[in-house]
Amino acid sequence: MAEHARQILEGNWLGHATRPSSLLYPHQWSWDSAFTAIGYAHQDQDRAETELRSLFSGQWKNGLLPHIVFVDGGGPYFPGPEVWATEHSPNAPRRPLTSGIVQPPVHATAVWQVYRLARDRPRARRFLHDMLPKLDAWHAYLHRERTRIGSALVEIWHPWESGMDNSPLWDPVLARIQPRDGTAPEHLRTDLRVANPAERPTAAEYDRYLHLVALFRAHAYDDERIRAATPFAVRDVLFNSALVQADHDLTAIARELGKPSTKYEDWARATTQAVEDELWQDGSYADVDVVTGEVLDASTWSRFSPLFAGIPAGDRAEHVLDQLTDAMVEVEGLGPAVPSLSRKDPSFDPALYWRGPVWMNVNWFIYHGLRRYGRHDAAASLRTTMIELARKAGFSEHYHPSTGHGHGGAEFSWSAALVLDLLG
Ligand code: 9WN
Repeated sequence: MAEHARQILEGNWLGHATRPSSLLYPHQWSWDSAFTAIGYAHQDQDRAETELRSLFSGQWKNGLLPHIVFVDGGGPYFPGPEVWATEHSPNAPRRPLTSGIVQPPVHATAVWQVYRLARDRPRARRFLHDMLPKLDAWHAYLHRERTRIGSALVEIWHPWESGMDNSPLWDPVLARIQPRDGTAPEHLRTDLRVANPAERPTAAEYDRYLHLVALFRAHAYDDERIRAATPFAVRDVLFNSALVQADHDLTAIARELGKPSTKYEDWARATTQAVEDELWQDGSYADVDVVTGEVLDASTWSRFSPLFAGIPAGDRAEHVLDQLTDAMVEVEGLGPAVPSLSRKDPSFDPALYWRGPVWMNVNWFIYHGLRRYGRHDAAASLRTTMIELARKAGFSEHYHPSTGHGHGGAEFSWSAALVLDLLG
């Protein structure tokens, strides 16, 4: 199993970074690289460090860590650098070329894991030392530019920033957008040529994705202007939970290096409190649309992501753990798993990307959450299902929640890397 996973990563290795999947995603993606480094950490310190260093070579002067770092000659992907046109921003690097939006901040978590598991300790310390200012700038960007007065929660401004592109969470927000600028005609969409179109976001969704990119470009990626103008601004449970955990990990990194850590502890405390006060709605965690104040209450897996960061306590934690048990599905002959969307949700579709399939990273977050709350048996069952899914269906992008069949991109890096992490 581990050998097969290593072969997948080897096949996607570009010499300095790992692409998520050869045809569908031929460049370097932000949270994918963090997950991939978490897997490499067990086997290959050099690869793990290189993966994260190369991702951060795309970091902007204002600390923004872009969701894609384009690889010269990497292969066709839409929207490519010419659409992002990040030269409009004084903050974007001239090289490498990048996108102009972010993804969930799991990077400090990855850096801390790479450091903890490294064999060559002096080298690992140099790595930690080099990464601290980069992570500091990244988290400072989020806490500074992605918050508004009155809330410590950070905002996402695009469905791609959530990492869960076509989640039904965004349906009501996207419905308010009338795409005018920058639509996405089918012939430009490289994804439709290499993946099953029935498993990809729709034309209506892509038009709105591109409309938002055109808006960011027109505002020269100036955060203040975008904050005032964007019709898509969401306080997302997963993004904020990942940030709380990453702030805890940044605290550990700073302490390990004998550097001040109070700022990171304060960030973690303030965001935790804000998740508890503002995102707990009627007995469940839910995203909030900043523009309308509306609660986005689709029954996605991300309602459970605060467990990963140890956010809920007492009765609330018990309640979330009970909801989680209810949301699990049984993958035929393999065991329990958490689907990206509850079967009971009207938008549930077992093969449609973030609207039902089982994803490895989702189950990895939940596995760690369960362990954190002492639910070791449930965590062990989830671990077994993930390993058996990979054995049965390979390292797919996502899996059918009943049959366990693989869907989406094949030979998908984070599925391989996170199984390596589970194998230990
Ligand atoms: C847009 C690379 C990425 C993941 C995201 C996943 C998908 C991209 C796309 O692929 O998004 O960023 O083109 O569909 O939704 O989580 O990081 O694997």
